[in-house]
Amino acid sequence: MLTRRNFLTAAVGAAAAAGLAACAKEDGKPSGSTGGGGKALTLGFSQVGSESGWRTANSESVKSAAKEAGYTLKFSDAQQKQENQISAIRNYIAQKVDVIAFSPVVVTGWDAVLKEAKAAKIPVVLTDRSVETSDDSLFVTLVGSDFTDEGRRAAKILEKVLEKAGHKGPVKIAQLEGTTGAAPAIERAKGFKEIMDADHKDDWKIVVSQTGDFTRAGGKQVMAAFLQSNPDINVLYAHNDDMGIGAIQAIEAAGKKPGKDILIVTVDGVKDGFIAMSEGKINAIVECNPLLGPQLMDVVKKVKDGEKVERWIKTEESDFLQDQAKDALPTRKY
Ligand code: GYE
Repeated sequence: MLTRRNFLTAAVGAAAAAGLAACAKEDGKPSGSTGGGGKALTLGFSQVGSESGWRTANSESVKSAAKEAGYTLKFSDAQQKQENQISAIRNYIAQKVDVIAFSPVVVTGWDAVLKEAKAAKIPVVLTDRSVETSDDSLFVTLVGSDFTDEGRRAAKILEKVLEKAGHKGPVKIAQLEGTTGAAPAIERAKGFKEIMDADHKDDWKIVVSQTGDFTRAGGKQVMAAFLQSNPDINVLYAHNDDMGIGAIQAIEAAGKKPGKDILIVTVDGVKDGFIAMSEGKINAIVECNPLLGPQLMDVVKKVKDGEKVERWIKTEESDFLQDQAKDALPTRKY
């Protein structure tokens, strides 16, 4: 297995955590504990949506980890709309939850609501995706992956895929981007381009690139249009498995063989991605781990207790090539 492990770097002392978190442990018991009459920690969680297999696994992980920790979880699904997330967060502020966690659909436009949370002294933990903000004290920490690195890993694994396929000649890449303005879409494109510009200026070219909004339907529709406008595409880089799976349907409908006529690299590593890879239709997958629940619950508790946490708590993940798919498939948990 090609592994790449990114651990707990960026050790920035979260002064914000100390400033924002209310240290109230009234009875000296851990705040997550329901036993002995202690008040259970209440966590308000605003999820992006249910756009992909990754998201389903992520939501389940958050719900089961909250249950395991004995927290009261208030969970809402924003259906990929920022305005829904903003009103969910406002609701959590009004309900005076102990901590707010959310996975921001896009990176910008959060300052106003985050200032409201700060004014109400409710600490905010980002999970999965990051934000751009003028004021770093508006959130305590991010629990999630390094998407730029995932983009770099996608380019690196494409080198191996091309080599294994014995590919000769120009590499004409179609890119299916995630949701426009979302951290994983911006950063997975950035990391990939970084390697391409550094090492493949002459032989690789992204000939078409458009968003498929991280969904199967989006991937299918956009890939069909790509194949019409650029029938000579020989590589697809999809920012997630679901768009890749949608694209496979479009490729087959166009009478081409996914994984052969068009080499495919995706990101995530959900079970359906592994199934497509074991069928030879996806050539490589860069893993992005959605099982963030347990780590998130730990961090939430620390934040509530006013403990220092790192500014970015990164996730551990791996990369997989086609010949590893069959062996890895039974071990996939999502
Ligand atoms: O890759 C995609 C999902 O933010 C890492 O969102 C997440 C991405 C994931 O819709 O499948």
